[in-house]
Amino acid sequence: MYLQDYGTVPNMENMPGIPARITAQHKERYEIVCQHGLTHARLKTKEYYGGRSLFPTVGDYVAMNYIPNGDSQILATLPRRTCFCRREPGPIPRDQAVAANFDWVFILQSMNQNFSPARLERYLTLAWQSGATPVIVLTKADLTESPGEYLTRAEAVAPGVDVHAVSARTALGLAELQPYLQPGKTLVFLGSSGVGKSSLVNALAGEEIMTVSGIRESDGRGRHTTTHRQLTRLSGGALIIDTPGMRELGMAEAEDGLAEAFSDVEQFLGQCRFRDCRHEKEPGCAIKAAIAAGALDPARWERYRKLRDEAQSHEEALRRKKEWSKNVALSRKARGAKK
Ligand SMILES: Nc1nc2c(ncn2[C@@H]2O[C@H](COP(=O)(O)OP(=O)(O)OP(=O)(O)O)[C@@H](O)[C@H]2O)c(=O)[nH]1
Ligand SMILES: [Mg+2]
Repeated sequence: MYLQDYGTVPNMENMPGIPARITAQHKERYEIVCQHGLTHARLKTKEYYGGRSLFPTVGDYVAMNYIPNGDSQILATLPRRTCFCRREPGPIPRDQAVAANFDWVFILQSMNQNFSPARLERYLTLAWQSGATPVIVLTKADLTESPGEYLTRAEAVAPGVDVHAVSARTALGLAELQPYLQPGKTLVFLGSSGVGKSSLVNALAGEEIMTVSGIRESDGRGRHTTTHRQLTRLSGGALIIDTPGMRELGMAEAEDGLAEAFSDVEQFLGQCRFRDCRHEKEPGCAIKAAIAAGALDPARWERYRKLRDEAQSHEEALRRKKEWSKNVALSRKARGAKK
């Protein structure tokens, strides 16, 4: 097996060590693949805790010191081609890199009570922001008599995005996904617990690679069966990152993602009479006019606004945190200099 089988290895010129790709993370220990095969590695503390390199996530390429009879040492995270980030759940404003260096983001929702156009928009925004191309996969087609209705509702909130209806149980629609499964290309599967991400990995692989378990009958929610992100290579050469169902998908920076996911909404921005129009009661408001003319769905406009506000307040919180850390460091330095 070669590292080249796990995607395109970035340029390592002037970097120490050998290249490797992260296939899984278990707290401080990483599973990686390198020219010597699959092995384990840990971060070199000095390089990472000094803030010189971004902490690696699954899918990242890293520069590594290979140690044959123990855990290898990760020296640096190589530049990312694409990265899916969300706001880390919890009170402290932080970004969490869910996966990196993929070509397609598969957003999965099942055609039952899990289906939610508003949640699709949230995933689509961050998927476009990642730099890769989103694809919507509606799962459990065997459970519904009207997949067409779900397809139409998904397409309505996903302009320009391919939408597929599949069943891992009956293999219905799986052939439509074949064009994405190219050797060396990476797909990341995202979606709530229980939508069938791991079942789809198994169906595409033709073997039980990932553990799967039933959803709760009472409310259709999943049981958080997958507990860590895992990059798997299919025998045909495609790479899939399976992820645990996320309870929350908080907005991280999303300006470019919003522009792509809501191009139909943003086309009306900047056309109001007043440059600082708040789109409330101002005369000459292009948004209000588009809504009145039936060219813009008011509910979609409100959802867009909510996501944009959430992303902006996260960015503002990050900026304030950075400023605060800078001030603390400066005042420490000044105190040190007085001694
Ligand atoms: N009827 C039907 N059930 C499915 C299908 N795909 C998955 N399931 C069932 O849905 C349940 C959850 O599937 P998983 O694959 O574990 O879901 P997951 O998205 O990986 O969930 P987490 O790992 O918890 O994030 C299991 O009982 C599966 O058998 C399908 O196409 N049809
Ligand atoms: Mg799973």
